Amino acid sequence: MFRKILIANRGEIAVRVICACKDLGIKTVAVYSEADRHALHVRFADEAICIGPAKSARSYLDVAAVISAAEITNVEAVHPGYGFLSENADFAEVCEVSGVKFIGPKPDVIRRMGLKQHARTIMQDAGVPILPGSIGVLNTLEEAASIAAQIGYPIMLKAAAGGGGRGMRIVRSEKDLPAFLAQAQSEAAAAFSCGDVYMEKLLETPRHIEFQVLGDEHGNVEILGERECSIQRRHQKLLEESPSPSVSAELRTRISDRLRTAMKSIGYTNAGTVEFLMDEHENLYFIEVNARIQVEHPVTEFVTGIDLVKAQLRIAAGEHLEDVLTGPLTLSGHAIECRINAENPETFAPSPGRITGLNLPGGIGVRVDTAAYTDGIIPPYYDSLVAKLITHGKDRTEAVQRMKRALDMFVIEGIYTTIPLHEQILSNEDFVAGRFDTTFLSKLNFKNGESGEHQVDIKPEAAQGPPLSPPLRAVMSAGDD
Ligand code: MV4
Repeated sequence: MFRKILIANRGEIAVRVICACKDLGIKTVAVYSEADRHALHVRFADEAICIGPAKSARSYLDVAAVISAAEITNVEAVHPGYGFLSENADFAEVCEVSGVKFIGPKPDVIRRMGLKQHARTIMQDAGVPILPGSIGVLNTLEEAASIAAQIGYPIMLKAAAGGGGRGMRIVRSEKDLPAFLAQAQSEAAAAFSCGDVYMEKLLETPRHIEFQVLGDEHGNVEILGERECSIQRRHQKLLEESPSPSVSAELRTRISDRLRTAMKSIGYTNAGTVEFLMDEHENLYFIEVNARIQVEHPVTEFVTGIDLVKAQLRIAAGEHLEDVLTGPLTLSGHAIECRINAENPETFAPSPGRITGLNLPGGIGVRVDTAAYTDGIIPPYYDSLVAKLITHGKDRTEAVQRMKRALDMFVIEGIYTTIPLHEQILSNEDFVAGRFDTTFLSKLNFKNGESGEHQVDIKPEAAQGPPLSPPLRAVMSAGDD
């Protein structure tokens, strides 16, 4: 096993990786920006190195700064977390040539999975269902028109190098195709330095479901169930769960068997996620591969009992998957994760600032992954995730009940958070019944008789700043004399 590794990330995931390292007896090196001098990952790592100014382009995304820190501290490996450099094939390659193990898939596998149309072909060849669409990228308008006529409108144009909702265009009729194709191509070229675009049949109201993958460096691959990720707004996931309420045991087995073949065929190693869309007839269609550990990995950890970050470290150190997964895979109970973001409830804009009061929930079946502490700061430079609240129960009903209880006992003062939004979701009748798709959140407020996501008026109390009730600090200091 590694003696010491560097964590090229910040926030809750950096703390999460430190936890796994402590469990395995691995020493840790934190890197931090000038804005994160007092961050929790800096405090809990064995060593810490400042790698640059607050802006991530000059710190957490600076390949030279991160590699220098790795060399100075003499680490054997780098864990990239999610976001930042986690799916940067060039960074993974720089690590390898510097003699530092990159804890993730091989650079060329990251690069190939980043080309969405390539991943599509690989999946199709392994018998994984894909949406009707183009084989590879679109070369001419004539070709695009011919494929669209064949599969029928509406269709979606997607940037080959895109993902996560960037560089997509819906085309509803043939007359719009020339202009939209040109737009999609120039937008893709500007955003990703690659103008390649491919085509898929559009699903209007899909569910978003993803499968967790682990592969070792000896050719073994296992699939660890799926996560339901349909509760999102503007491509930001808000709530995830495992298992998905709409995936049957037969469907799970069928897709897992084909994914195992596909991921073996490409030499996939370490942790990864394969994303699917589900139509109204419960058919799953592959859309893309994420070559990293994901934010929502704890729901899979709860139902499988497997520490995925520990698994990443052990696999990267050369261990066999059968030793990492102790015994046959079993899925038990149900887990839900709520992402607690620092976000204005009216405008959905980030709400950075100082946390003036904090109470973390606990009790049976409750887990909190966070780097937040009282008087700590949520800086404006990075994503607005404050904490992940994860609950587990014997079934979905118990997981929902425990989540409601935990949300109720979760107090964060000084900043706005998504806690009230989660309370609204968990008391929604359709959510509780498992009846929802990716359009659920945009429709939520309409169903409540309000004006929905087009509501932009800021209520007077919101304009005055974050709520400071209940007055936790006053209660805490009441008995001081
Ligand atoms: C789609 C789609 C409908 N039809 N592809 C958005 C993110 C990217 N990973 C893929 N996305 C979509 N691809 C076809 N052929 C709808 C979406 C989509 C979506 C997917 C998952 C979760 C939320 C979403 C929100 C809007 C659109």
